[in-house]
Amino acid sequence: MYTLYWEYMAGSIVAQAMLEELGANYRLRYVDMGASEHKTPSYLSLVPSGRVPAIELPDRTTIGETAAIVTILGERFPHSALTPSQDDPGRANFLFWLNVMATSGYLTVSRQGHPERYAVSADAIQQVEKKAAADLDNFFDVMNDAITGDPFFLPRGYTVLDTYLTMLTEWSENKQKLFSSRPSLAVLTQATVQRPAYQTAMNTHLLPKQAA
Ligand SMILES: N[C@@H](CCC(=O)N[C@@H](CS)C(=O)NCC(=O)O)C(=O)O
Repeated sequence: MYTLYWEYMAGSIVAQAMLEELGANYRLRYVDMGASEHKTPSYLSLVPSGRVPAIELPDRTTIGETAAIVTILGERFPHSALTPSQDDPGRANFLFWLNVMATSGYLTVSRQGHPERYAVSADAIQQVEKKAAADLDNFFDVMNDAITGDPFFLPRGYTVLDTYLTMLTEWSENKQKLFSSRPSLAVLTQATVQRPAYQTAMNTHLLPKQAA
C-alpha cells in the first residue's frame, strides 16, 4: 500500500495520476498546508524538507520530491510504459526532461508564487515576481519546442512527462495566452486531461470552490 501526502492543487497531482495509471494500491493523506501542517514536527519527521507531495512506500520509507516519486514508482512498476526502464535507451533523455520540469518548471512556478522568499525589499520582491513570469514564459517555449511526439512529449507515446507538464500548465493564470503561441503544448495537454487517471487526480486536487 502506498500513501500519498497531498494538498489541493499541489504537485501531488502528478503522483496521484501516476498511481492511478499504474493501478497501484494507494490511499490519500491530506496535508493541511493552510494550517501549516507541513511544518509540524510529525510531518517534518517524515519529510524533513517540509514539502508536499510525499509518498510512503509499501516498505514504510517516505520520500518527497516529485521527480524522485515518479522515478521510484516507475522502478516499482517496471513493466509500465510510464517511465522508460533502466535498460531502455530512452531513459537518459526521459530523466533529463523530468528533471528540467521539476527544477526549471516547478521551482519557477514556486518563485512566481512566493517572490518574498527570494528578496527582502518590496521593490525587489516585485522584480523577482516579474522575472519569474518571464522565466516561466521561456520555460514553456522550451517545452513546446522539445515536444517530439504527437500528441505526447515523446514519440513513444504517453509517459509521466505528459502528466508532469500538464500539471505545470494547471498553475498558469492565463491558459489562453499560454497555449495560443504553443500549439504542441496545447495538443499535449488536451490529450492528457482526457485520461481517466488524470481526471481522477484533478477531482481530488481541485479546490472545492473550483470543483463546484
Ligand atoms: N521540489 C519540490 C517542490 C514541492 C513544493 O514546493 N511543494 C509546495 C506545494 S505545491 C510546498 O510544499 N510548499 C510549501 C513550502 O514551500 O513551504 C518537488 O518537486 O516536489
